[in-house]
Order: sequence, then C-alpha cells, then structure tokens
Amino acid sequence: MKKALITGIRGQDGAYLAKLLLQKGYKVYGADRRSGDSGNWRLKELGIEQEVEIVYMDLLELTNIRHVISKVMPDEVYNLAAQSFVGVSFEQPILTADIDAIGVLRVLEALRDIKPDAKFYQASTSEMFGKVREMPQSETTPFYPRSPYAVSKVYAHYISVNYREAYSMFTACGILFNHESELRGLEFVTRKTTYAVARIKYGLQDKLILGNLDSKRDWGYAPEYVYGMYLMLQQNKPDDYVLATGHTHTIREFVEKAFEAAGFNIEWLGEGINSKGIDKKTGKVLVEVSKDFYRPSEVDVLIGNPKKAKEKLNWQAKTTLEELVQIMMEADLKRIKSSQLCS
Ligand code: NAP
Ligand code: G4F
Repeated sequence: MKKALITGIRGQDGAYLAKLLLQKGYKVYGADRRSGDSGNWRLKELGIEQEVEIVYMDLLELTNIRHVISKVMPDEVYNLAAQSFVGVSFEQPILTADIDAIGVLRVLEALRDIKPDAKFYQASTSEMFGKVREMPQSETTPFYPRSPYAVSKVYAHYISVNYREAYSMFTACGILFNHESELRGLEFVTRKTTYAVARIKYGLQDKLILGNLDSKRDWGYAPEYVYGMYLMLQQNKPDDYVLATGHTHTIREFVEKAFEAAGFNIEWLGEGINSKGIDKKTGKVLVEVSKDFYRPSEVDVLIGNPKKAKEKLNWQAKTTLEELVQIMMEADLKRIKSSQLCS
C-alpha cells in the first residue's frame, strides 16, 4: 500500500486529493496544524473524516516536520499547505513568506535527509505570472509576481526545481490556475459570491460587496485539478506543468452567472469603483464595490495554456464556467435552505 502525506489536508484541494488517493488504495496521512474540529468540515462533507490519519505538522516548525516524515516515511508528499489568500499576504507578508517560501524549504530539507526517494509535489500557482509577460501563460512564460504571496510561491517553485537538479530528488511543480468548488473557502471571490447570492435569495443579506470586478481569471473545477497533481507524481521523470482551462472571464461575469443561476437578472450601472449591480425586476441594488477589497497591486488577467499537461499527462479540464457556477450555486442554496430549516 502506497503512503501519501498531504499537507494542507483541511483545505479545499487537500480534501479532494485525500478522497482521490483513498479511492486509489493509498494510506493517506493528512498533515494539519491543529486547527480544531471545526476545520474538519470538508473531510466530513466528502465522508472521509475517519479514513484519513491526521498527523500534526506545521510548516513553520522544522523539528515537527522531521518527526512526521520519520514516522510516516511517505512514498509521496503533496505540499498543499499555504497561507493561500493573496489579499492577506499584503497584511501578513512575513508570515506568508515563512509558510509559503521557507516552509517548503523546511519540508524539502527534511525529505532530503530522511526520505530522499519520496516523490514531492509543490503547489505552485498562476499568481506567479502576475503582470503577465505573454498570453496565454505556459511553463516557459517568465514570472512577474505581484503580491507577497506570489513572490513567496516563486521562491518555493525554484527551490523545488533546485532540489530536483542539485540532489536528483523527484520534485514536480503544478502551476495551477484558479480552481474552485463547493468546498472553496469563503474568502475567495467565487465562493464569497455564491454564498452571498444564496443568502440574498433567502432574505438573509441585502447585497454583495466586492472589490475589482474587472480582473480576469481562468477558473476550473478543483476535483479535476487534484487528479492532475496525482498524475504528475505517477510520471517516470519529475517536471512542471500548467493546469488550466484555457478560458478567461471577468469577476463581473462570474457574479452575473451566479445571480442568474439563483433566478436573478443583473443589470450593471457605472464603471470600476462606481459599478452597481441592479436587480432588473425590482430595481434593488444587489452588488456594490468597495475599495476595501482592492489590492495594492493587482493581477489583471490570467489565462493558462494547458497543452503540455494534455500531451504528457493526458490531463484536461472538463467543467465549463457555467457548470462550475451551477455546482457552487446549488450547493450554497442547499446549505442556506437547510440551515434555515434547522434554526
Ligand atoms: P486552502 O483551502 O487555503 O488550504 C490551505 C491549507 O494550508 C489550510 O488547510 C491551512 O490550514 C494550511 N496551512 C496554512 N498555514 C499552515 C502552516 N503553517 N502549516 C501547516 N498548514 C498550514 O488552499 P487550497 O485552495 O486548497 O490550495 C492548496 C494549495 O494550492 C495552496 O498551497 C495554494 O496556495 C495553492 N494553489 C491554489 C489554487 C486555487 O485556485 N485553489 C491555485 C494555485 C495554487 P488551516 O485550515 O489550519 O488554516
Ligand atoms: O478569489 P481571489 O481571492 O483569488 P486569487 O487572488 O486569484 O487567488 C487564488 O487563486 C490563485 C491562483 O491564481 C491561488 F494561487 C491563490 O492561492 C488563490 O486560491 O481573487 C480573484 C480576483 C482578484 O482579482 C481580486 O482582486 O477577484 C478579485 N476580487 C474582487 N472582489 C475579489 C473580491 N477577491 C476576493 N477574494 N474578495 C473580493 O471581495
């Protein structure tokens, strides 16, 4: 039985990846920094809470990482743990760098010493392309990070490549474009939107307040992306791969589609910070913009080129944006409805 250690087990991708690896017959160890029972909701929703063996591990603490790796002796390590919210990285740049950059080095050093033949996956990100140098972005597009989060991830990416080249370790980096799901954290714009729209639908909230509606993202469906991570570690040679849909949409479009999926028709008035989303039927303002949610430096547009992943891994994103919005909207409408029935 292969043993996999997943860091960030309580995050969106950690939960989906754990489910996939369990289905594939792995023994799954989930590294958690002890965030308490309330952080278990994703594993519970997927019905795998009892099947994952939780080990306590914080990327800030080297001795702790070394103990866990010595105990588990994993065949594969998926490093998904991170301070993953771009907005917060401007507020906590040093903590973000400690977890997202040096934390990765800590794991690599522990592996180099204790289990150098383990295959290692690093969660790299399209945010590294930042102020994009070409369209669409591929594995060879130069990086231009635009946030402390993205700068930290560039370090993590190159240190993983360096351990591959210097020590012949199997390190693969997945440069993943945004992937969302019904298990996405509420701080990210897609889930913030579907959750708010569901609350508006049931009369629990008046409006949705967002930041920049004009930036563009390449959004896919998370369960498909964790399958890509798994494929990267099944190859004979380690490499880096972009996973993306190859399509890009504005935040405005996502918001419009979410309201549409809940039975509203939104009309936009004004531009930029003055934009307002009006309910065509009632004339009520349902969306407003606040500069509180703008970032000091923004990534205006991301669109990935997943050609290499298709050719080498036979991986392809399948879910369209319309389907993604539908899945997320249905889940949040159901959650809000049942919480109302319970209260
Ligand atoms: P997520 O939901 O935010 O999960 C990240 C997990 O990391 C959380 O469970 C968090 O634990 C854990 N963590 C944070 N600091 C830690 C520390 N010091 N030690 C140990 N664990 C720590 O993120 P995700 O969306 O699943 O993304 C997974 C990874 O892929 C992240 O590295 C992210 O940066 C990267 N990525 C994500 C996307 C995307 O669109 N989702 C795209 C590209 C790359 P708590 O639960 O205790 O907070
Ligand atoms: O949903 P977001 O916070 O995701 P972002 O910044 O693209 O980062 C996510 O994807 C990355 C992959 O490219 C991951 F590496 C990272 O860990 C994370 O998963 O913001 C998306 C866009 C931004 O342009 C932001 O300015 O939405 C814009 N936005 C507008 N209003 C907002 C809001 N973002 C958030 N979170 N909240 C708003 O109210």
